[in-house]
Amino acid sequence: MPWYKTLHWQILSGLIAGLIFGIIATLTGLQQFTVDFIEPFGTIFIRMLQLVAIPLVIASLIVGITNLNDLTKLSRMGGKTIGIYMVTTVFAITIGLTVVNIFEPGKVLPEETRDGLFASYQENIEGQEEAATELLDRSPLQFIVDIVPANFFEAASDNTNMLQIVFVALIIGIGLMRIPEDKSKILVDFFDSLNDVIIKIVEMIMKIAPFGVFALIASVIVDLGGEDLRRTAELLQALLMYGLVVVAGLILHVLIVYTTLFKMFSNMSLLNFLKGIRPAQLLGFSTSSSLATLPLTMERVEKKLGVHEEVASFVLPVGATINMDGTSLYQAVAAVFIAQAVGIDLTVSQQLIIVITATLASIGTAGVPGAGIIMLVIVLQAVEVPVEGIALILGVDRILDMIRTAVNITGDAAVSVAVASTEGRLGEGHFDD
Ligand code: DAS
Repeated sequence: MPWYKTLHWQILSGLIAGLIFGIIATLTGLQQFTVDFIEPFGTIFIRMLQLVAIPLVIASLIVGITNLNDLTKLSRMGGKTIGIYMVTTVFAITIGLTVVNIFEPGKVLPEETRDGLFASYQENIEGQEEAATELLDRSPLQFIVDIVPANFFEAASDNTNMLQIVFVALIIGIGLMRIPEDKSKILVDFFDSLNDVIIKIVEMIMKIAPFGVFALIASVIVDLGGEDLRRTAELLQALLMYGLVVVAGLILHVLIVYTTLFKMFSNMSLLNFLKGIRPAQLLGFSTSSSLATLPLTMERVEKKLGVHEEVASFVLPVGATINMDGTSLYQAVAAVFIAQAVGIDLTVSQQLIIVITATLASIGTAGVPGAGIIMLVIVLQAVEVPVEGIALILGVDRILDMIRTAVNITGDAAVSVAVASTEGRLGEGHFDD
Protein backbone atom coordinates (compact mmCIF):
# COMPACT_ATOMS: atom_id res chain seq x y z
CA MET A 1 0.00 0.00 0.00
CA PRO A 2 1.57 3.41 -0.96
CA TRP A 3 2.72 5.29 2.17
CA TYR A 4 0.33 8.23 1.64
CA LYS A 5 -2.66 5.83 1.68
CA THR A 6 -1.75 4.39 5.08
CA LEU A 7 -4.02 5.34 7.98
CA HIS A 8 -1.09 6.83 9.90
CA TRP A 9 -0.23 9.36 7.21
CA GLN A 10 -3.90 10.13 6.57
CA ILE A 11 -4.48 10.98 10.25
CA LEU A 12 -1.18 12.88 10.40
CA SER A 13 -2.12 14.94 7.33
CA GLY A 14 -5.49 15.78 8.93
CA LEU A 15 -3.66 16.79 12.10
CA ILE A 16 -1.15 19.04 10.30
CA ALA A 17 -3.87 20.62 8.13
CA GLY A 18 -5.94 21.26 11.28
CA LEU A 19 -2.94 22.86 12.97
CA ILE A 20 -2.33 25.21 10.02
CA PHE A 21 -6.02 26.04 9.65
CA GLY A 22 -6.33 26.71 13.41
CA ILE A 23 -3.38 29.09 13.41
CA ILE A 24 -4.65 30.95 10.31
CA ALA A 25 -8.18 31.12 11.79
CA THR A 26 -6.74 32.58 15.02
CA LEU A 27 -4.66 35.15 13.14
CA THR A 28 -7.46 36.17 10.74
CA GLY A 29 -10.29 36.42 13.29
CA LEU A 30 -12.04 33.26 12.05
CA GLN A 31 -12.32 31.77 15.55
CA GLN A 32 -16.12 31.97 15.65
CA PHE A 33 -16.40 30.50 12.15
CA THR A 34 -14.22 27.59 13.26
CA VAL A 35 -16.30 27.01 16.38
CA ASP A 36 -19.59 27.21 14.44
CA PHE A 37 -18.76 25.35 11.23
CA ILE A 38 -15.62 23.20 11.80
CA GLU A 39 -15.78 22.06 15.43
CA PRO A 40 -19.13 20.18 14.97
CA PHE A 41 -17.44 17.75 12.56
CA GLY A 42 -14.88 16.93 15.25
CA THR A 43 -17.70 16.33 17.72
CA ILE A 44 -19.51 14.06 15.24
CA PHE A 45 -16.31 12.06 14.66
CA ILE A 46 -15.70 11.53 18.39
CA ARG A 47 -19.36 10.56 18.94
CA MET A 48 -19.14 7.94 16.19
CA LEU A 49 -16.11 6.41 17.92
CA GLN A 50 -17.86 6.50 21.30
CA LEU A 51 -20.95 4.97 19.68
CA VAL A 52 -19.07 1.81 18.64
CA ALA A 53 -16.82 1.55 21.73
CA ILE A 54 -19.41 -0.04 24.06
CA PRO A 55 -20.89 -2.63 21.65
CA LEU A 56 -17.34 -3.47 20.51
CA VAL A 57 -16.14 -4.09 24.07
CA ILE A 58 -19.19 -6.20 24.92
CA ALA A 59 -19.08 -8.30 21.74
CA SER A 60 -15.31 -8.80 21.62
CA LEU A 61 -15.05 -9.53 25.36
CA ILE A 62 -17.86 -12.11 25.30
CA VAL A 63 -16.44 -13.76 22.18
CA GLY A 64 -12.94 -13.64 23.71
CA ILE A 65 -14.08 -15.23 26.98
CA THR A 66 -16.15 -17.97 25.37
CA ASN A 67 -13.11 -18.80 23.19
CA LEU A 68 -11.01 -19.13 26.33
CA ASN A 69 -13.19 -22.13 27.34
CA ASP A 70 -11.63 -22.28 30.78
CA LEU A 71 -12.00 -19.93 33.72
CA THR A 72 -8.54 -20.51 35.14
CA LYS A 73 -7.05 -18.98 31.99
CA LEU A 74 -9.32 -15.95 32.41
CA SER A 75 -8.34 -15.40 36.04
CA ARG A 76 -4.65 -15.95 35.23
CA MET A 77 -4.84 -13.40 32.38
CA GLY A 78 -6.77 -10.97 34.58
CA GLY A 79 -4.22 -11.21 37.37
CA LYS A 80 -1.32 -10.73 34.97
CA THR A 81 -3.00 -7.75 33.30
CA ILE A 82 -3.81 -5.86 36.51
CA GLY A 83 -0.39 -6.69 37.98
CA ILE A 84 1.60 -5.39 35.01
CA TYR A 85 -0.66 -2.33 34.76
CA MET A 86 0.07 -1.38 38.35
CA VAL A 87 3.83 -1.90 37.99
CA THR A 88 4.08 0.26 34.84
CA THR A 89 2.00 2.99 36.53
CA VAL A 90 4.30 3.09 39.58
CA PHE A 91 7.33 3.27 37.26
CA ALA A 92 5.66 6.15 35.37
CA ILE A 93 5.12 8.11 38.58
CA THR A 94 8.67 7.43 39.76
CA ILE A 95 10.08 8.69 36.45
CA GLY A 96 7.83 11.76 36.70
CA LEU A 97 8.98 12.54 40.26
CA THR A 98 12.63 12.06 39.25
CA VAL A 99 12.57 14.52 36.34
CA VAL A 100 10.48 17.18 38.13
CA ASN A 101 12.82 17.10 41.17
CA ILE A 102 15.91 17.32 38.97
CA PHE A 103 14.75 20.19 36.72
CA GLU A 104 12.47 21.99 39.27
CA PRO A 105 10.37 23.89 36.66
CA GLY A 106 8.22 25.48 39.37
CA LYS A 107 11.17 27.38 40.81
CA VAL A 108 11.47 29.34 37.56
CA LEU A 109 8.20 31.13 38.31
CA PRO A 110 8.59 34.88 39.08
CA GLU A 111 7.00 35.69 42.45
CA GLU A 112 4.89 38.68 41.32
CA THR A 113 3.36 36.71 38.42
CA ARG A 114 2.10 33.92 40.63
CA ASP A 115 -0.04 35.96 43.04
CA GLY A 116 -1.79 37.90 40.25
CA LEU A 117 -2.60 34.71 38.35
CA PHE A 118 -4.11 32.83 41.28
CA ALA A 119 -6.77 35.51 41.60
CA SER A 120 -7.52 35.65 37.87
CA TYR A 121 -7.63 31.86 37.49
CA GLN A 122 -9.52 31.24 40.73
CA GLU A 123 -12.99 31.01 39.12
CA ASN A 124 -11.79 28.37 36.60
CA ILE A 125 -11.36 25.61 39.12
CA GLU A 126 -14.52 25.90 41.20
CA GLY A 127 -16.22 23.11 39.20
CA GLN A 128 -13.20 20.82 39.16
CA GLU A 129 -12.63 21.17 42.90
CA GLU A 130 -16.25 20.30 43.75
CA ALA A 131 -16.14 17.28 41.42
CA ALA A 132 -12.95 15.95 43.02
CA THR A 133 -13.93 16.87 46.59
CA GLU A 134 -17.05 14.69 46.33
CA LEU A 135 -14.72 11.92 45.07
CA LEU A 136 -12.69 12.34 48.27
CA ASP A 137 -15.81 12.01 50.45
CA ARG A 138 -16.54 8.56 49.02
CA SER A 139 -15.68 5.38 50.96
CA PRO A 140 -12.25 3.88 50.08
CA LEU A 141 -13.90 0.82 48.49
CA GLN A 142 -16.38 2.91 46.50
CA PHE A 143 -14.35 2.38 43.33
CA ILE A 144 -14.98 -1.37 43.67
CA VAL A 145 -18.70 -0.80 44.26
CA ASP A 146 -18.79 1.41 41.16
CA ILE A 147 -17.66 -1.52 39.00
CA VAL A 148 -21.00 -3.29 39.50
CA PRO A 149 -23.89 -1.58 37.67
CA ALA A 150 -27.39 -1.81 39.15
CA ASN A 151 -28.85 -1.45 35.70
CA PHE A 152 -27.03 -2.56 32.51
CA PHE A 153 -28.71 0.02 30.28
CA GLU A 154 -27.80 2.79 32.69
CA ALA A 155 -24.17 1.60 32.60
CA ALA A 156 -24.23 1.38 28.81
CA SER A 157 -25.64 4.88 28.59
CA ASP A 158 -22.49 6.54 29.96
CA ASN A 159 -19.33 5.35 28.27
CA THR A 160 -17.04 6.51 31.03
CA ASN A 161 -18.31 3.47 32.96
CA MET A 162 -16.17 1.14 30.86
CA LEU A 163 -15.36 -1.00 33.92
CA GLN A 164 -19.10 -1.62 34.41
CA ILE A 165 -19.39 -2.66 30.75
CA VAL A 166 -16.38 -4.99 31.18
CA PHE A 167 -18.01 -6.44 34.32
CA VAL A 168 -21.31 -7.14 32.50
CA ALA A 169 -19.51 -8.68 29.51
CA LEU A 170 -17.42 -10.83 31.87
CA ILE A 171 -20.43 -12.28 33.68
CA ILE A 172 -22.32 -12.88 30.42
CA GLY A 173 -19.26 -14.61 28.94
CA ILE A 174 -18.74 -16.73 32.05
CA GLY A 175 -22.47 -17.55 32.09
CA LEU A 176 -22.28 -18.69 28.47
CA MET A 177 -19.34 -20.96 29.32
CA ARG A 178 -21.40 -22.68 32.01
CA ILE A 179 -24.41 -23.69 29.90
CA PRO A 180 -24.44 -26.51 27.32
CA GLU A 181 -22.85 -25.53 24.00
CA ASP A 182 -26.00 -26.26 22.01
CA LYS A 183 -27.74 -23.64 24.15
CA SER A 184 -24.95 -21.03 24.16
CA LYS A 185 -24.08 -21.31 20.45
CA ILE A 186 -26.82 -18.99 19.21
CA LEU A 187 -25.73 -16.16 21.53
CA VAL A 188 -22.00 -16.71 20.94
CA ASP A 189 -22.61 -16.62 17.18
CA PHE A 190 -24.67 -13.44 17.61
CA PHE A 191 -21.87 -11.68 19.51
CA ASP A 192 -19.33 -13.04 17.00
CA SER A 193 -21.21 -11.49 14.07
CA LEU A 194 -21.83 -8.30 16.06
CA ASN A 195 -18.08 -8.13 16.67
CA ASP A 196 -17.33 -8.47 12.93
CA VAL A 197 -19.92 -5.84 12.04
CA ILE A 198 -18.54 -3.35 14.58
CA ILE A 199 -14.99 -3.85 13.28
CA LYS A 200 -16.24 -3.10 9.76
CA ILE A 201 -17.95 0.04 11.11
CA VAL A 202 -14.69 1.11 12.77
CA GLU A 203 -12.90 0.73 9.42
CA MET A 204 -15.59 2.91 7.78
CA ILE A 205 -15.25 5.54 10.55
CA MET A 206 -11.49 5.56 10.00
CA LYS A 207 -12.09 6.66 6.41
CA ILE A 208 -13.24 10.03 7.75
CA ALA A 209 -10.55 10.13 10.46
CA PRO A 210 -8.42 12.77 8.65
CA PHE A 211 -11.41 15.13 8.49
CA GLY A 212 -12.43 14.44 12.08
CA VAL A 213 -8.89 15.01 13.32
CA PHE A 214 -8.63 18.19 11.20
CA ALA A 215 -11.74 19.61 12.88
CA LEU A 216 -10.59 18.56 16.37
CA ILE A 217 -7.13 20.11 16.10
CA ALA A 218 -8.38 23.29 14.42
CA SER A 219 -10.82 23.89 17.28
CA VAL A 220 -8.16 23.17 19.94
CA ILE A 221 -5.77 25.72 18.35
CA VAL A 222 -8.52 28.33 18.08
CA ASP A 223 -9.51 27.67 21.68
CA LEU A 224 -5.90 27.97 22.94
CA GLY A 225 -5.24 30.98 20.74
CA GLY A 226 -7.87 33.01 22.63
CA GLU A 227 -8.03 33.91 26.34
CA ASP A 228 -5.83 31.18 27.82
CA LEU A 229 -2.74 31.63 25.67
CA ARG A 230 -2.62 35.35 26.44
CA ARG A 231 -3.02 34.83 30.18
CA THR A 232 -0.55 31.93 30.35
CA ALA A 233 1.91 33.94 28.23
CA GLU A 234 2.87 35.59 31.54
CA LEU A 235 3.87 32.18 32.80
CA LEU A 236 5.50 31.17 29.56
CA GLN A 237 9.01 30.39 30.83
CA ALA A 238 7.88 28.26 33.80
CA LEU A 239 5.10 26.55 31.82
CA LEU A 240 7.45 25.81 28.95
CA MET A 241 9.84 24.15 31.42
CA TYR A 242 6.91 22.33 33.04
CA GLY A 243 5.62 21.09 29.67
CA LEU A 244 9.09 19.97 28.61
CA VAL A 245 9.56 18.08 31.89
CA VAL A 246 6.22 16.27 31.40
CA VAL A 247 7.09 15.39 27.79
CA ALA A 248 10.64 14.32 28.72
CA GLY A 249 9.23 12.08 31.46
CA LEU A 250 6.68 10.55 29.07
CA ILE A 251 9.32 9.84 26.41
CA LEU A 252 11.67 8.33 29.02
CA HIS A 253 8.82 6.17 30.29
CA VAL A 254 7.99 4.83 26.83
CA LEU A 255 11.64 4.18 25.99
CA ILE A 256 12.65 2.60 29.31
CA VAL A 257 9.55 0.83 30.62
CA TYR A 258 8.05 -0.56 27.40
CA THR A 259 11.42 -1.64 25.98
CA THR A 260 12.03 -3.50 29.26
CA LEU A 261 8.51 -4.98 29.09
CA PHE A 262 9.19 -6.34 25.60
CA LYS A 263 12.64 -7.64 26.58
CA MET A 264 11.05 -9.50 29.50
CA PHE A 265 7.93 -10.87 27.83
CA SER A 266 8.18 -10.85 24.05
CA ASN A 267 10.70 -10.44 21.26
CA MET A 268 8.89 -7.49 19.70
CA SER A 269 11.09 -4.45 19.06
CA LEU A 270 9.88 -1.07 20.36
CA LEU A 271 10.23 0.33 16.83
CA ASN A 272 7.92 -2.28 15.28
CA PHE A 273 5.52 -1.87 18.19
CA LEU A 274 5.34 1.91 17.68
CA LYS A 275 4.91 1.47 13.91
CA GLY A 276 1.99 -0.87 14.58
CA ILE A 277 0.07 1.42 16.95
CA ARG A 278 1.00 4.91 15.73
CA PRO A 279 -2.43 5.63 14.12
CA ALA A 280 -4.04 4.88 17.49
CA GLN A 281 -1.48 7.11 19.23
CA LEU A 282 -2.25 9.93 16.79
CA LEU A 283 -5.97 9.45 17.27
CA GLY A 284 -5.50 9.48 21.06
CA PHE A 285 -3.46 12.67 20.67
CA SER A 286 -6.19 14.26 18.54
CA THR A 287 -9.19 13.18 20.62
CA SER A 288 -7.56 13.33 24.13
CA SER A 289 -9.72 10.32 24.86
CA SER A 290 -8.54 6.74 25.46
CA LEU A 291 -12.14 5.53 25.31
CA ALA A 292 -12.92 7.20 21.98
CA THR A 293 -9.69 5.71 20.57
CA LEU A 294 -10.36 2.22 21.99
CA PRO A 295 -11.96 0.81 18.79
CA LEU A 296 -8.89 1.74 16.74
CA THR A 297 -6.46 0.63 19.48
CA MET A 298 -8.14 -2.79 19.49
CA GLU A 299 -8.02 -3.09 15.70
CA ARG A 300 -4.35 -2.08 15.51
CA VAL A 301 -3.26 -4.35 18.38
CA GLU A 302 -5.05 -7.35 16.88
CA LYS A 303 -4.35 -6.79 13.18
CA LYS A 304 -0.88 -5.19 13.29
CA LEU A 305 0.74 -6.42 16.51
CA GLY A 306 -0.67 -9.94 16.27
CA VAL A 307 -2.32 -9.96 19.71
CA HIS A 308 -5.12 -12.55 19.75
CA GLU A 309 -8.64 -11.15 20.17
CA GLU A 310 -9.27 -13.07 23.41
CA VAL A 311 -6.40 -11.10 25.01
CA ALA A 312 -6.97 -7.71 23.33
CA SER A 313 -10.69 -7.73 24.09
CA PHE A 314 -9.96 -8.02 27.82
CA VAL A 315 -6.69 -6.15 28.34
CA LEU A 316 -7.49 -3.04 26.27
CA PRO A 317 -10.94 -2.05 27.61
CA VAL A 318 -9.65 -2.57 31.17
CA GLY A 319 -6.52 -0.59 30.29
CA ALA A 320 -8.47 2.28 28.70
CA THR A 321 -10.18 2.66 32.04
CA ILE A 322 -7.68 1.90 34.78
CA ASN A 323 -4.24 1.99 33.14
CA MET A 324 -3.07 5.52 32.47
CA ASP A 325 0.71 5.65 32.66
CA GLY A 326 0.79 9.03 30.92
CA THR A 327 -1.76 10.54 33.28
CA SER A 328 -0.12 9.20 36.43
CA LEU A 329 3.29 10.56 35.37
CA TYR A 330 1.67 13.90 34.53
CA GLN A 331 -0.13 14.09 37.89
CA ALA A 332 3.13 13.46 39.77
CA VAL A 333 4.96 16.18 37.81
CA ALA A 334 2.06 18.64 38.11
CA ALA A 335 1.74 18.15 41.88
CA VAL A 336 5.45 18.80 42.49
CA PHE A 337 5.52 21.70 39.97
CA ILE A 338 2.71 23.45 41.82
CA ALA A 339 4.37 22.78 45.19
CA GLN A 340 7.60 24.29 43.85
CA ALA A 341 5.71 27.27 42.39
CA VAL A 342 4.20 28.13 45.78
CA GLY A 343 7.47 27.55 47.63
CA ILE A 344 6.60 24.22 49.31
CA ASP A 345 9.45 21.69 49.50
CA LEU A 346 7.81 18.25 49.62
CA THR A 347 9.47 15.68 51.91
CA VAL A 348 10.37 12.18 50.66
CA SER A 349 7.40 10.70 52.52
CA GLN A 350 5.08 13.24 50.88
CA GLN A 351 6.47 12.23 47.49
CA LEU A 352 5.79 8.59 48.37
CA ILE A 353 2.22 9.64 49.15
CA ILE A 354 2.16 11.11 45.61
CA VAL A 355 3.13 7.68 44.25
CA ILE A 356 0.15 6.08 45.98
CA THR A 357 -2.41 8.83 45.33
CA ALA A 358 -1.36 9.37 41.69
CA THR A 359 -1.72 5.60 41.12
CA LEU A 360 -5.23 5.66 42.58
CA ALA A 361 -6.08 8.95 40.83
CA SER A 362 -4.99 7.55 37.45
CA ILE A 363 -7.11 4.42 38.03
CA GLY A 364 -10.07 6.68 38.75
CA THR A 365 -9.41 8.92 35.75
CA ALA A 366 -11.96 8.30 33.01
CA GLY A 367 -10.64 7.95 29.45
CA VAL A 368 -12.16 11.25 28.38
CA PRO A 369 -10.64 14.71 27.71
CA GLY A 370 -9.46 16.63 30.77
CA ALA A 371 -10.27 13.90 33.32
CA GLY A 372 -6.66 13.81 34.54
CA ILE A 373 -6.64 17.37 35.84
CA ILE A 374 -9.82 16.85 37.87
CA MET A 375 -8.29 13.85 39.62
CA LEU A 376 -5.11 15.88 40.22
CA VAL A 377 -7.03 17.63 43.04
CA ILE A 378 -6.91 14.34 45.01
CA VAL A 379 -3.10 14.20 44.73
CA LEU A 380 -2.69 17.86 45.72
CA GLN A 381 -4.97 17.54 48.74
CA ALA A 382 -3.12 14.38 49.89
CA VAL A 383 0.15 16.36 50.16
CA GLU A 384 -1.49 19.63 51.32
CA VAL A 385 -0.50 21.58 48.24
CA PRO A 386 -3.05 24.36 47.55
CA VAL A 387 -5.55 23.17 44.94
CA GLU A 388 -5.63 26.73 43.55
CA GLY A 389 -2.27 25.90 42.00
CA ILE A 390 -4.18 24.00 39.31
CA ALA A 391 -5.02 27.46 37.97
CA LEU A 392 -1.37 27.88 36.97
CA ILE A 393 -1.36 24.88 34.62
CA LEU A 394 -4.94 25.01 33.25
CA GLY A 395 -3.86 27.04 30.23
CA VAL A 396 -1.54 24.34 28.87
CA ASP A 397 -3.44 21.30 30.12
CA ARG A 398 -5.20 20.64 26.81
CA ILE A 399 -1.95 20.11 24.92
CA LEU A 400 -0.47 17.94 27.70
CA ASP A 401 -3.73 15.97 27.83
CA MET A 402 -3.29 15.11 24.16
CA ILE A 403 0.25 13.87 24.73
CA ARG A 404 -0.46 11.94 27.93
CA THR A 405 -3.50 10.26 26.33
CA ALA A 406 -1.28 9.00 23.50
CA VAL A 407 1.05 7.54 26.16
CA ASN A 408 -1.92 5.98 28.01
CA ILE A 409 -2.91 4.17 24.83
CA THR A 410 0.71 3.13 24.20
CA GLY A 411 0.86 1.59 27.67
CA ASP A 412 -2.37 -0.37 27.19
CA ALA A 413 -1.12 -1.76 23.87
CA ALA A 414 2.32 -2.63 25.30
CA VAL A 415 0.79 -4.60 28.17
CA SER A 416 -1.55 -6.43 25.76
CA VAL A 417 1.55 -7.59 23.83
CA ALA A 418 3.23 -8.75 27.05
CA VAL A 419 0.14 -10.62 28.30
CA ALA A 420 -0.53 -12.18 24.86
CA SER A 421 3.08 -13.31 24.61
CA THR A 422 3.03 -15.00 28.03
CA GLU A 423 -0.30 -16.65 27.13
CA GLY A 424 1.11 -17.93 23.84
CA ARG A 425 -1.47 -15.80 22.01
CA LEU A 426 0.89 -13.46 20.15
CA GLY A 427 0.83 -14.12 16.42
CA GLU A 428 2.78 -12.61 13.54
CA GLY A 429 2.93 -8.80 13.52
CA HIS A 430 2.28 -6.78 10.33
CA PHE A 431 3.88 -3.57 11.51
CA ASP A 432 3.70 -1.44 8.40
CA ASP A 433 0.25 -0.10 7.68
N1 DAS B 1 -7.71 12.27 28.52
C1 DAS B 1 -7.54 11.11 29.40
C2 DAS B 1 -7.54 9.84 28.53
O1 DAS B 1 -8.42 9.72 27.69
C3 DAS B 1 -6.29 11.20 30.18
C4 DAS B 1 -6.24 12.41 31.11
O2 DAS B 1 -7.17 13.23 31.13
O3 DAS B 1 -5.23 12.51 31.82
O4 DAS B 1 -6.68 8.96 28.73
